[in-house]
Amino acid sequence: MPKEPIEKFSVPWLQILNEEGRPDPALYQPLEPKEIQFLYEAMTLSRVFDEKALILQREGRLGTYAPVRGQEATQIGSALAFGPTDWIFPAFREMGVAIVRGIPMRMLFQYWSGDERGNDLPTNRHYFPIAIPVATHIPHAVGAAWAAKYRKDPIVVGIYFGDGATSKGDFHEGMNMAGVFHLPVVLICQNNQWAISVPIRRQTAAQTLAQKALAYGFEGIRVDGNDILAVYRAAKDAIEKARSGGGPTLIECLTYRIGDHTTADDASRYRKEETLRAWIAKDPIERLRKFMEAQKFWTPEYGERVRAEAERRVEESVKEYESQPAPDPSDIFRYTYYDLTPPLREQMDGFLNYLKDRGDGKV
Ligand SMILES: Cc1ncc(C[n+]2csc(CCOP(=O)(O)OP(=O)(O)O)c2C)c(N)n1
Ligand SMILES: [Mg+2]
Repeated sequence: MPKEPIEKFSVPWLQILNEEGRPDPALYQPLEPKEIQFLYEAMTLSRVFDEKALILQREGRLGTYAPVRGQEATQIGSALAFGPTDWIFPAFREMGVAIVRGIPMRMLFQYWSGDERGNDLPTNRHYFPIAIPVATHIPHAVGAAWAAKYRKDPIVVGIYFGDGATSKGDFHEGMNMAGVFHLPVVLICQNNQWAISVPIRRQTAAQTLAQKALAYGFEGIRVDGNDILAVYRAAKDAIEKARSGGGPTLIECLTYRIGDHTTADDASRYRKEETLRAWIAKDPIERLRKFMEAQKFWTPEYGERVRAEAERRVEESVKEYESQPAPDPSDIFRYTYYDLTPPLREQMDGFLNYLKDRGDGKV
């Protein structure tokens, strides 16, 4: 039976640099060489941090770690578009975002070693603690945006999450509230095509994740997540729109998780080597490098300098991390309740006495 359409929708796609690093002249709004170098340097720092974290984990010097490799453009490009007083709500894989936001790398290492002090972040960075329970930070973030709007505080709230998070009720509740109250929110979905071993085709029957915004009454856009210029542009536009009262935007960054889900996973058991290789060839840092080289502001000497400086900074933060005094063993209990219950107090006293008897006071 023929039916009349009530409304037609479309989902835009944005790519500025193609896979060879050549800009689309109709879309590229030139940035200063210094700005582009900054993007490159931040992505390199994130990559070096990631490589070092994996080495430390293998050496028994770090706990379970969730690698970022492949997602640097998505993370750095969007994070650099926010202002210093905007609030960022990360999930758990956003080391690149945290670094750009000025969270000391020492704290990130602490966090991934199981030391809660690493999640006790400086408040002046406007960066919420890492949230492991998938998507649960989204309603909190939307609530913060609602509070900001109520107080006429001109901030924007940036929310990071993965493709897997879009199957959670928390995502849909947050999206709905953001739409209904027209809140200053930018939702950044890193579609890395995997949620541990669940592929995107098992996550949704929809062609894109961006289109989910349309159902909640606001704009969704899909961006090439390995093209930092496209991610930066889309994030800048969405942030400006949100700040000037234009409401929320969902940005789906299409990318790929190059590493295992975490160091506790072995992705070779559930995905094809050839797909992985095809995505490694789309490396986001390499794409920007090619563009910069063609524009004559990347040379091998500059590349080496950037890498060496990133290594120096990461090594320094490893030293800081490893020279922290051990946490107080009673924290294991103290973080459980504000006031310990009598059975827990008894357990804590027994545990501390055991450590004292052993002589070193350490766990
Ligand atoms: C509520 C909840 N359920 C299950 C898990 C276990 N878990 C950790 S990460 C993850 C997949 C998340 O996938 P995605 O949102 O795509 O993020 P990515 O890991 O790809 O960055 C799951 C199921 C969890 N942390 N929280
Ligand atoms: Mg994912």
